[in-house]
Amino acid sequence: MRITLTTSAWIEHEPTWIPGPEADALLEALRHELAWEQREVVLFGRRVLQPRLIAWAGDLGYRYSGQTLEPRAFTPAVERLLWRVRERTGVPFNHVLVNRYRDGGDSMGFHADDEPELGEDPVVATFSLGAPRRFVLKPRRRHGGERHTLDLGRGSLIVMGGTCQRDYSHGVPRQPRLLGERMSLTFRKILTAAGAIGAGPAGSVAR
Ligand SMILES: O=C(O)CCC(=O)C(=O)O
Repeated sequence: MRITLTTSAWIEHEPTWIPGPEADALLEALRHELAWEQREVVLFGRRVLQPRLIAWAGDLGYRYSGQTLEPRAFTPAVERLLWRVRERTGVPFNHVLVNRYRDGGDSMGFHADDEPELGEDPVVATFSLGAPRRFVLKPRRRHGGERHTLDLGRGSLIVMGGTCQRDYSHGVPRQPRLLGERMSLTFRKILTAAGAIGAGPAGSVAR
């Protein structure tokens, strides 16, 4: 399903890209295969812990929210998924950030994936595992588009494209009553190593 956000921004949502049982097996494999960390980010000038765990893989470093994810090798399950997402989207992604929301108390703040090393108007794909979570897109400027909320269930794939990162921010708000764990794998194409084009703004806001 393709959702038109503005004349030049869009999002594609495929609710059951990978069937449930396979998605559950992947969740279990990633729990054990990845090196999970809770990292600090800079929020309004203060260092705070991100409200979730992360892991990642990529040949080039990725800098966001005042931190740099150094190059890290792909693990088997992540590499297999990378190839499937590349094939499905036609985009040669080379970096995967995995977010682990331990329960509904974990979240991701509104932000856009607009770091300089992603280039102009990057395409970003997100694959979800585990408990469904609300994914909210809101217009960054007054003049365009409406707010959208998608429920991202296990096995679903979304692709954000066109001017989505310029026109919209996105986030995963807290859902305090929700007990289940969710993982999302976000696929990006990094054009230049972090730091190669100056310190930059490190993205629009801390997430
Ligand atoms: O968990 C999600 O669905 C969102 C992930 C995201 O926005 C990010 O990694 O930048």
